[in-house]
Amino acid sequence: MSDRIRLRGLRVFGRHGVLAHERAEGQDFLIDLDLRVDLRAAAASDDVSDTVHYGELAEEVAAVVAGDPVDLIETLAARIADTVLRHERVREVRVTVHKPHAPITVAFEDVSVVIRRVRPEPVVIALGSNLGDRQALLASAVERLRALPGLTVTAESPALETVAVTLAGEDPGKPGYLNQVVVGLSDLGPRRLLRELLSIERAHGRERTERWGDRTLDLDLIAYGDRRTSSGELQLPHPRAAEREFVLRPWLLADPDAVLPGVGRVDALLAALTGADA
Ligand code: PH2
Ligand code: MG
Ligand code: MG
Repeated sequence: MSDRIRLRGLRVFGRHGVLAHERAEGQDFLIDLDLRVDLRAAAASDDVSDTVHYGELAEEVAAVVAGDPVDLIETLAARIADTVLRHERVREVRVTVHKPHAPITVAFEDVSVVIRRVRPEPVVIALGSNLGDRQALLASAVERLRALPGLTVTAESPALETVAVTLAGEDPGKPGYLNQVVVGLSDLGPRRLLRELLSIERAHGRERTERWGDRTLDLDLIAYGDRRTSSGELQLPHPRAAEREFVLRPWLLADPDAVLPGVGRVDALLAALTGADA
């Protein structure tokens, strides 16, 4: 989803700067905004309440620039980004603050700062292990997840004992699994998060030989916000999550209100999978 709303050259008088005369006399600041917003709903309804109203947004941003003076345009840019992200529909914002009359003693055209801020999105990670010291492997993986910058773990399920599922169905002859689910908030984006998961797998002795083979540690990205992708190695939400009791049951323990995006509530999916006894 790469829909955007862009606003260029918003001109607002303000008193930001390190020097006393900047505070006393003030000057014009120019603001560019790039908002990543899903515009499909508004395009379908033709209703301004289904998007971000750029006129209202411009006034909110202008009030920040005209408001409390700060020393740095970096600080001003961050305040503007906070204001823009208060609109729930904005998933990401890029703010450029230009200061064309900055006190620079050399002839220049423009000086600006650019910052990018991303709204963290809910993420769901499923862990599994059926080789080695399974309990210790899961505990160590959760510790790594909790330490990962850009991911805030908000809940984890207990580790549940499950029967190995293979392409042919449940196979009690294979070593049993411990399965666990961790939920959190992330601003890494799904691809970076997936890369981190693969690196944690490798650090715990994961070897990829056969598909659905035994493994020391498997970390699967089940959902990233309500994003839907189906590109090669990243499919979101996880295409087989709804059929896997070993994902749904721990997920529900981590989050009783869990929803598999685009599919349905996890309690209902689990009940459908296991009969009424869920
Ligand atoms: N993971 C698989 C295949 N089979 N079975 C159980 N019980 N738990 C798993 O995590 C699991 C599985 C592929 O990732
Ligand atoms: Mg898996
Ligand atoms: Mg996997």
